[in-house]
Amino acid sequence: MSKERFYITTPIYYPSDKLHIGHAYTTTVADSLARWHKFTGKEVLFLTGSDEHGQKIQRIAKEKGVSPQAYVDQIVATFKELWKRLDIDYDVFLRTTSAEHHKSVQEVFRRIYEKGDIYKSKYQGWYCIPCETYWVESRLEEDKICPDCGRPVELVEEESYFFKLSKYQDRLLEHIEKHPEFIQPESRRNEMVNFIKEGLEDLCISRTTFDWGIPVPIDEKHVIYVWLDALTNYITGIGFPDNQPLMEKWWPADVHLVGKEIMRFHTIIWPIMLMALELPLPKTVFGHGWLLFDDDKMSKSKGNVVDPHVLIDEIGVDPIRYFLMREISFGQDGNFSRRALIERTNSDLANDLGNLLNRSLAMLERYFDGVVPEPKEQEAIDVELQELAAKTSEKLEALMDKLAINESLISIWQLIGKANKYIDETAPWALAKDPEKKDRLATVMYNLIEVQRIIALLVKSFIPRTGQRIWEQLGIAEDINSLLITDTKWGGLKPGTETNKGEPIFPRIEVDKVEVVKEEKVKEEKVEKTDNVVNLIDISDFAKLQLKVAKIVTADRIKGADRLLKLQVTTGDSERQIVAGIAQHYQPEELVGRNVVIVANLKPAKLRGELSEGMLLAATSSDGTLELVSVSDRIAPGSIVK
Ligand code: ME8
Repeated sequence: MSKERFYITTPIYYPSDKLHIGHAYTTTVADSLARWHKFTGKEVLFLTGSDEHGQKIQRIAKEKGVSPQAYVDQIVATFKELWKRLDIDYDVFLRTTSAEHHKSVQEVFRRIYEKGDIYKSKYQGWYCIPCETYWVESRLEEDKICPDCGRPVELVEEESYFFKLSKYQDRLLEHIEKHPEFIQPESRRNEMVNFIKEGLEDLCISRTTFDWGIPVPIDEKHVIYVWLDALTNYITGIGFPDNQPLMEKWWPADVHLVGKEIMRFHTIIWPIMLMALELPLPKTVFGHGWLLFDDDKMSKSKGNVVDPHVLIDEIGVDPIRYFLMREISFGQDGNFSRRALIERTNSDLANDLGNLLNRSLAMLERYFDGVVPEPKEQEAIDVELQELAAKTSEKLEALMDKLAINESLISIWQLIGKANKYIDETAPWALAKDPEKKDRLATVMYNLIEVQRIIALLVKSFIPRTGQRIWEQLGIAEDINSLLITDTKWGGLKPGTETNKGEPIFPRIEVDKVEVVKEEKVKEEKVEKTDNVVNLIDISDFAKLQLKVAKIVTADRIKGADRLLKLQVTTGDSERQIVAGIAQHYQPEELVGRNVVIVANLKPAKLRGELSEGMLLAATSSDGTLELVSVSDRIAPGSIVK
């Protein structure tokens, strides 16, 4: 039986000097989807590429004093380099300046012309060069401004070929109505339907005022409109027009993933081209939102770009991939900030995922010399963990089919959260103290490593390097990339596997190095690392310390100090304010009501202008995780700790 196939594309990118993190968004999501569908056992083709023709490119090349071809060659090399750094594993990189694309576009023009859907006339109207878009006057903003990019449009007048879009208007509307999955998300479908219902005008598809493009096959004075040229890439990449078997195998595409600003081209012009070519329409065109930076679309022309190379050097590939897919609800706009990226990395990757692995392997080393033991009888709490693992795999299949990328990641992180909780609830360190609990300890440790085998398989499509690194530390011999979703079935881990505990997979990243130095000082004052104690003290020295239980009444962030929280605490008969460097580890709301231990007789100090009367006790592990020393509600605030 032949495998089910999945064909996914990104748009082909305009050569631009400055690739920014917004560009990486579409490709990262497409790459993860491609990897995911391979993981579910499908045969996958993932196409991306570069859109190299048009007046805009010709103008820029001229300004730079190079030929358009030399200009695009140099830029396309930088695209490929970035995609490689981001682990974008495409199957086809389509360049519109390639010979096969030249042939393919001319064949598209010829077929549509022969069908009678292209005619010659005179074009007089408005054109936006940066967007390579024609506009009817009624759609322009005041002062003849492009409604898409806000820049002035130019009046052009020339003899042109026209494509009869209007002829297909009703057929297109009918298709959209019958196939609700064709345009996604729904909000964009409604937008497109309204646009079409306003009436489609025939499209001018050739130009004579510049020559950087593919000539019209029947009239070499004209070059073909760059969007007609660019959209054809999706079929050139799978063998159109010569390789019929390949075309039949891969067409229609399953998903065209595009940014919302180019939906019109993909859901009006492209489907009508396909109708005229008598080819089926793609199953889904998904219009994602924009990555905003200071609430404005990140784009090179607006100068608010964030260089992905700098971010990769500083923070790493997987944190960027994870952030783009986790932080932004797919389909909506989302804000990008370096701080949010670092915070997400620290909380989800370093704390939740990294710590889980580190803690588990450290315990396995301590209790079983790092070798996975044979599990024995399973208890209810174990079955609960197994059931969630199975449910997560199932749920993910449904979510990824709906392109619900961020929900998929949330779902995996629920399993990670459950595994962390499983450690706290089963308390392996307590089992290890009781020789009669040796079997129970073996079962718990097996389950803990097994759930992480499953987690590594589930995350690998999104953050491939992390999946691989977890895998290596788990010591599993099989190639992680040879395994499929069916291998997430519980019990795949072989007892006897020798794990290799290594460095934490995600060391915590400091938001601001300068602030860190200051904060380190605060921390040094606060918590003496017990394992580094060299100076022995007398009991009378210890007696000088007044340690008390305090209940946290309120907790707030301090503006401009992202590591500090301002706490009001009560010790029963009095209240005081304490400033603590724990903002990276706790959300203010999770602290309120907690009983912590404070040094009550510390000399007051001012931190960031805020009075601090005392300090909280906390433990810090070698990878930077911090936990407050807490006591239960049975101990009243004000109680002495000694
Ligand atoms: O549109 N946030 O190319 P392109 C999210 N050549 N996505 C963004 C973004 C941001 N800030 N900035 C860019 C083109 N993108 C055409 C496509 S296809 C036949 C021709 C996305 O280089 C944008 O939405 O301007 C688009 O999906 C992709 O980057 C390429 O944009």
